[in-house]
Order: sequence, then C-alpha cells, then structure tokens
Amino acid sequence: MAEAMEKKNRNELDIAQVTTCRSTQQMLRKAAEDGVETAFHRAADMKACPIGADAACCKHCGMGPCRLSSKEPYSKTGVCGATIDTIASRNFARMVASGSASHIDHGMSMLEVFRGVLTGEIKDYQIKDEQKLLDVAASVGIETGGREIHEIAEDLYDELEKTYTQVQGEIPFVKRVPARTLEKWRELKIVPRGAMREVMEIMHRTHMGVDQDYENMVKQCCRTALADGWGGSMVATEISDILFGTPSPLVAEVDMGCLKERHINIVIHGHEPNMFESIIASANDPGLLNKVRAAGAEGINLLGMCCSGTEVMSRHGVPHAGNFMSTEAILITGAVDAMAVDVQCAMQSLSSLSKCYGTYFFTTNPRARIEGAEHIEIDEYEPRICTDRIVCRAIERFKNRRVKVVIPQNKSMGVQGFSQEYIGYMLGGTFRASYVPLNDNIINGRIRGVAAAVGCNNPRVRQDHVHVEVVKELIKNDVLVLQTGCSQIALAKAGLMKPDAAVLAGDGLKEVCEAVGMPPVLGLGSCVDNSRILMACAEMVKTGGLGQSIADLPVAACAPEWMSEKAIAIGQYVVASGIYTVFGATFPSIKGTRFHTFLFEELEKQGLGKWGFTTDPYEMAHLMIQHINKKRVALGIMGERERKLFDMSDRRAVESGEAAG
Ligand code: NFS
Ligand code: SF4
Repeated sequence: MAEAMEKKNRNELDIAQVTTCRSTQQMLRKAAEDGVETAFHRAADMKACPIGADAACCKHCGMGPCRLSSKEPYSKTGVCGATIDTIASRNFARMVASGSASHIDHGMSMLEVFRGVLTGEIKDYQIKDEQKLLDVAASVGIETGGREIHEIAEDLYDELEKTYTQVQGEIPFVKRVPARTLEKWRELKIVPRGAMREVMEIMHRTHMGVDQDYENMVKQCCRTALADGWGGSMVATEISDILFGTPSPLVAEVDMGCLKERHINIVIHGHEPNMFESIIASANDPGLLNKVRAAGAEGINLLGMCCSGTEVMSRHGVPHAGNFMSTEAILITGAVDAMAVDVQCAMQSLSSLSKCYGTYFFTTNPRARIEGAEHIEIDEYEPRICTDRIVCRAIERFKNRRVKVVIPQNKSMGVQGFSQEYIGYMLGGTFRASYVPLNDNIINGRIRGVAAAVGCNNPRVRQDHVHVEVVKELIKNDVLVLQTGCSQIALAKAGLMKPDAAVLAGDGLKEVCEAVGMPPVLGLGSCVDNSRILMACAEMVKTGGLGQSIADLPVAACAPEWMSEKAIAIGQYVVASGIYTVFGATFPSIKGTRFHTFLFEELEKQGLGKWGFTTDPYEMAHLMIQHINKKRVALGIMGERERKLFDMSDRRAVESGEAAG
C-alpha cells in the first residue's frame, strides 16, 4: 500500500457523483483511507483525448499518424488524402472487428469443449440439455427423428464449425433469421459467410489505401457484426446451454453483501462459463472441503462478477458480486481470498490492487496473462487441475489473511435466468410454450413494446445511474425490458428483478407481470446471451401480427454505459438486424459528418435499424419509446389515445431537433 500512497495527491473524488452503487461508494471511501486508486480516480485524472473521442485520428500507416480537425467543414484530410468519413469508418470498423472477434473466439472455445466432450476426451462436462441439443440441431436443418443423440451432436458440431471456417455461402444460424430480414441482408450483400473470413476482410479493408468509401465500409461492419450476433455469440450461448443447461428462473443474490467473512471467498470474473463450471465442482469436492474445515473456514463462498458471473448466476443461482466498475472495489474489502479471471473486461489494475490487499490473483487463459498475476492455465481436457489449485491457493490466503476485512452490507434478491425458451413457457404455459400471449399483449397495447438494455459500466459515467433510470422510465411506459451483462446486474442491485417491482411499471405492463408473476425486467445472462434477444425477436416475428421482419417490431435497444469494443460490435449487429439502438457515454464519430449520418439515419432507410446517442437516461428512454410508437403506428396497432400522445411528444422531438440522436 505504501507504494500506492506515494503516488501524487490526486483530486478528491466526488464519490456519490461517480457511482450510485452503495457498496462501491463505501469501498471508494475506504480506498481514500488506504491510499489506493481505481479506474474512477484515473478517469478523473485523465481527460479523454478529444480527437480520439471523435475518431478523427488515424495511425494506420507510417506517413501519419494523422489528426483531423473535428470542426466543420471537415475538409482537412490525412497525408494520403483520407477524409474524416474514411478515417472514422475505419476506426469504427476496427472496433467492430475486435469486438466481434472476442465473441467469436469465445464461441469457438465453447465449440472446442463440445468437440472434446463428443470425442470423449473431455470427461468433466457432458451434454446436459438434450432437448436444447435437439432444438438447435433442428433449427439448422439437421434430421433429428429416430437418431442417436451422439450422432446428432456430431452433425451439429460439423455444422456449427462452419460458422467460423466457411469461406463462402451463409453461416448456419441465418436459418433462424426471419425470411424478410434475411432477404434484406441478401439484397444488401451483408449475409456473413464465415466469421473468420469477415474479421479478416475488415482488417484488410481498413489497411491504408483499401476501402475508402464509408458506405462500403459500413456494409462490412454489418456483415462482420452479424457473424458475431447470429454466429459466434449464438454458438457460445447454444453450446453453453447444451453443456451446462438452459437457464430457467431461479432466485439469486447480488452485490458485495454476498461476501462472507468466515468463508473462503473466491471471485470468478470474466466471460467463458467453463472455468466457472469446473470451479463449482472443485468447491464441492469432499477432499478440498476437508482442507477448508481444517483451515478454520465455514465453507467456500463462490461469487461471480461481470459476464461469466451473470451467466453462471442464470444457470445455477451462484451469487453475483457486482458489475464491471465494482471489480476493483471488491478487492478493497480485503475479503476476497482469490480472484480468478479468464478473458475480457479484466482491468490490468486488478493485479496490483489485489497485492495491496493480499488477495491471490490468477489468470487462467493462455490468451490473457496479466503481469503480476499467478498464471494457472486451464487445460480444457482436465479443468479440475486448474480450479482445484485455485481453491487450494484461496485456502492458503484465508489462513494468512492479514488485512482488515470490511464487507459492505448491501444485498439484493431477484429472479434471474430467463431465456427466450422460458419466455415462451412463462407466457404460453409449459405444454404449449408460445409467444402468442406476448404478441397479443403487444397488439392490445398492454405492453407497448420490448426494449433491450445491455452492456458495460464506464468510469466516465456515474455507475449504474443511467442503466437504472433508463429502465425505470421504460417500464413506467409499459415497455418490457430484457437485460444482459453489467446492465442486468445494475438493475438487480436496484431490486428491479423482483416480481413486486411490477409496481413501478405502467398499468398495462403491471397487469401482465402480475398475471404471470414475473418481474418487469427479465435478465437473460451474459453479453454473448444477447443472441437470446435476437432469438426472442425472431420468435416474435414468426408468431405473427407484428410485421414481417425484425425491423417491423416495436422493439428498441440501448447500451447506456458502454465502454468495450464488444459493445460496438453488439450495437452494430443489433442495428443490422433491424433494431434502433441508442448508446450513452460517448460515440466514436462526429455528428454532422456523412459517416455519422449514415449510421444514424441512412441505415434505417435501407431497411435495417439505426444508431442513436444521448447521455441522458430519460431522453434515451423516450427516443426508444418514440421509435416503438412509430413502429406501432406503422403496424396499425396504436390506440387512439396513444396516437394523440405520440403526436405531441413527436412534435416536441422535432422541435428540439434531437430525433437524429
Ligand atoms: Ni458486455 Fe461490457 Fe464486460 Fe460483460 Fe460488462 S463490461 S460489452 S457486460 S463484463 S462484456
Ligand atoms: Fe495518415 Fe492515411 Fe496513413 Fe492514416 S492511412 S496514417 S490518414 S496517411
């Protein structure tokens, strides 16, 4: 800690202004006493680079780097003559490539585990959900009638591998895309061939002197992002369900109050569920539990954070300790005996911060080592070697705890673990799972529409504030909200995943929630589980009455506090799928440039969705609601009273000129 204390005196953080998470607030106060810093401090110290924020710089070759002015008339170009639109679209495309590649590679890892299970080389995991296997196989055209499960599974593996390796044709899961939407993609030539090919092609096109037409670049952004949403991410979700079980609702606890003083606290933070699944087995191993007792601990307390946490909470009810901007704060409790990460969203600072508090910090994935972390690499063929070792090391830390333990006493319970399948059962009944009741309730206006609220935290945004406020405003206006990732955890901490949160909903949505006994906000899991939201939309189109394509649905999406390139990839595939998508925090392009206008207006005119932007949660909610209303009008399902209200708010929007984002 001394080393940290020597750092120059930093501006005092206005703690209540940087986060609304009470546990994180408490830990930030403790951080000040302890003299340690977090991303909140660093964000306050480091002003975001204004040229970078506008995506107006290029370092794609040695003639540059080139910095363009973000002031009109935007006539300045790079040394090679590249315009602001070319440079911004290339920067955007590389974000899409990196974000998509992250989900795609994650999906590939899951598929590799699946292959290992099928060959019998991996014995620690099995096919757990045969029904899901059959459903997924049938959805990509594999014959399932009268065949052995194993045979079907092998065919499914071969088919899904094409998601990655295929060089021509269409990825397998486009078979799940509503016909009209797919037709549109074909017309625009944005149907993904194979994920590897699409990512490779973006890297090629963004090289100096290749694609210098922002419209053409955006096409490849769509194609690559779709290879994520309907490809890599969807494979990750479906294979995880097949191997570890499709989630169905259960009660789970969230927040740092889930830490237990007399237990060995192990936090798993990252994205792939397999390491987590294995450590659950380790934590129940009788031999290891003997060691736990011998160490004087009352047990092992496994906790998740970030997306793998959300995923495993959805499947098994493992408590979730917090979202992205709480991953540093939880170390400040001193209560974490071990934190293990795999891939994505693990800040490098976790390594030095864990040293300050004597927490043992582990990396486990060959792709992601962090200086100062102890690397215990997971071997998918024998995952227990890694996870047993992490448990043993955590026991050692417990015996040698030297710092004072301070556990914030905040904890919230809620219902988690919805899936697109379960939404069908919940509304339609177990024996006739169906989206008819959902569509009916949308058509009769009890539910105005459906919104997805997803994505990260960002230290430049007051933690959880925008997530919580936008969702409250949506449900108040009868919009059913589907959630994943850090956004889901923000709402869970705020208590919105309890069925009695329905009192916060508008009368129509409240009536539906009370009849079914569901919360107005449904958590679907991790960021790759955004593919469940795509499937729910496909199901709504298939069920009928709400138009022919996803773009017709009264649906909108938002990522209020995004920070990662993965979020941009997700936004792009959601837009390409036909959905209006509003981002908060910041947006990597300059309003008024042709590239920006293309993303925010032109894509919709082509029959896809479009982007939107605002940092204000209420404006965000109302941009989404207006869009949902616009779709309701087009579908002819807008009631008279609503139509009048819509006209009024619509006029105001036009007058204030914010409709374009
Ligand atoms: Ni998804 Fe953001 Fe990370 Fe998950 Fe959280 S920060 S894009 S929500 S943990 S990936
Ligand atoms: Fe500058 Fe063009 Fe090179 Fe980019 S590609 S660094 S804009 S010269």
